[in-house]
Amino acid sequence: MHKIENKIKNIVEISKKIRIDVVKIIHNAKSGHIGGSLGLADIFTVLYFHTLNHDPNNPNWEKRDRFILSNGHVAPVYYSALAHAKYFPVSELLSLRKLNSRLQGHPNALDLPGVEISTGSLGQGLGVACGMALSAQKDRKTHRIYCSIGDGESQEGSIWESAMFAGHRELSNLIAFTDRNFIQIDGNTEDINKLEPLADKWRAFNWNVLSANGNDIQEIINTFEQAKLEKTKPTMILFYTKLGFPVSYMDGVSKWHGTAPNDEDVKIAIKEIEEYYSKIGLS
Ligand SMILES: Cc1ncc(C[n+]2csc(CCOP(=O)(O)OP(=O)(O)O)c2C)c(N)n1
Repeated sequence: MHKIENKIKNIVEISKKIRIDVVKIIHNAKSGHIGGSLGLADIFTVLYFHTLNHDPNNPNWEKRDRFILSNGHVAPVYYSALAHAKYFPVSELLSLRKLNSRLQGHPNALDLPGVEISTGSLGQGLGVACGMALSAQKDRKTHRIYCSIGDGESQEGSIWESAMFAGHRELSNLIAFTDRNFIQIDGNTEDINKLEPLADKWRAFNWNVLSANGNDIQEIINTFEQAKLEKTKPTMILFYTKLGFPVSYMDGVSKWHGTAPNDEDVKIAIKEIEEYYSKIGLS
């Protein structure tokens, strides 16, 4: 763990707010996917506050980069990033999973500005991202398509159909990333349906493959910038993250894929989040 530099301090500050919101809103809803949401908080903050070319005041701006959340169950971190980016009020986050709320357990594109497609059924988002990338490529548009997938999700056959298609079509405007936390709903991915050697598999499908620590903001920024330079292949970034990061009791424990924290769990989680940020130099 290294101390943060000044130029990324505001991004790091937002990632802390997003993490605290994720814990509070899932606790309030008494259900939701906390482990993946916390682990992905750094990546989502970088996306919405550095990498994506987007305009919250004009969510349908034609030149916007598109972001597809294929692993729709991590909606809490997505909602929190969208709210802090001003797509809708932060106060609305507490309506997560309530009746008639715009913030359902999985994202609904018909209701919520900033959401490109409704997701939650694993394996489908990458195919949609491929279609968007092909259409942009044919129309010679300059925007990019970003897509998030889970590592457990990568056991879906449709992911590899999309992988083959994007590699064949040389969709260099497609930047996908995998939340490589080694955890899925029932345990470790390598025990359930082994993914390794994962980088070699994506390479074999003609993808540009990068890897980085998905819980290090500077590394995440650099890796997305590197991905943007690719001119002939789609890019897959393997982001190594920890389930529930930085909450120690969630690390590597598949129960925290989708269990809401109780009052005591919340206290410890918030304390450990505060400690982590003060250790890396944020007050
Ligand atoms: C087609 C489909 N099958 C099953 C599910 C239920 N489900 C939601 S998340 C999940 C596990 C996904 O694992 P991973 O992608 O590694 O996510 P993480 O645990 O890291 O958040 C499952 C089986 C679903 N949403 N869609």
